[in-house]
Amino acid sequence: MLRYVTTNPGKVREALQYLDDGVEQLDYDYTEVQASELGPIAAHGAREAYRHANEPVLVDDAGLFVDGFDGFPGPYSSYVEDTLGVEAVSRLVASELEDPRRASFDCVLAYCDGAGFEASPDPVDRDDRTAAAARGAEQGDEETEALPVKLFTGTVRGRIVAPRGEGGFGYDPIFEHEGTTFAEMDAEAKNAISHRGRALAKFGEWFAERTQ
Ligand code: ITT
Ligand code: NA
Repeated sequence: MLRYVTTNPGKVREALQYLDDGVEQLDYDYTEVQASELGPIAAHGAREAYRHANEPVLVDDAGLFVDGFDGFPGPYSSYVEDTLGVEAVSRLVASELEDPRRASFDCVLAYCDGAGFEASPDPVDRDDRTAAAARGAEQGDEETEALPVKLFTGTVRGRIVAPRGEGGFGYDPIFEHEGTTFAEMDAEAKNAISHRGRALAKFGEWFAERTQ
């Protein structure tokens, strides 16, 4: 049984569209190492979650990267949603940046099942200091560190707007793609173009071949 590792039920709803049979949520809060990119965070999380679950795991790490804020909040998106809230992010962006307030939503899926496969090269962090910190967080368990992890990424471009729509979760009301916010789309429409949908499609293809 594949475990989709997240504390966020909104992600699970979207993932189930791609991985309907044979996937179950694992509500496990893995350690989010400090890094300026999502790859190392997801890879570390997948190794830790696999050690915890002893079953194949898929970790989903996402973030909103605002161009004019040099990618902020990025890996800190969860913390910023909890502390400021998405309406405040929208107001902050509107007060500081000229229209169009462009941004990306990125998703990295990290798969680990303890077995060998042609793993993704270990994600290299732009910032050596945080990469060293990420490595440090993994030290003490060389076996876990050596587990192969496969990464699948998805990204979507859009704009930050004032909140609109009732659907989705998180930053969906303030992320507009071609005139429609993610919160104004149903899960299917969002999946068809979203960061997570794109990453899930890549994973689904690879996983189907692997489990044939
Ligand atoms: P897990 O780590 O347990 O999976 P999380 O919600 O903390 O749950 P992330 O760290 O990946 O997940 O998410 C970063 C933030 O981005 C968080 O505030 C989410 O609500 C938000 N987010 C993630 N995917 C999103 C999406 O598709 N649409 C809108 N917001 C999203
Ligand atoms: Na998180």
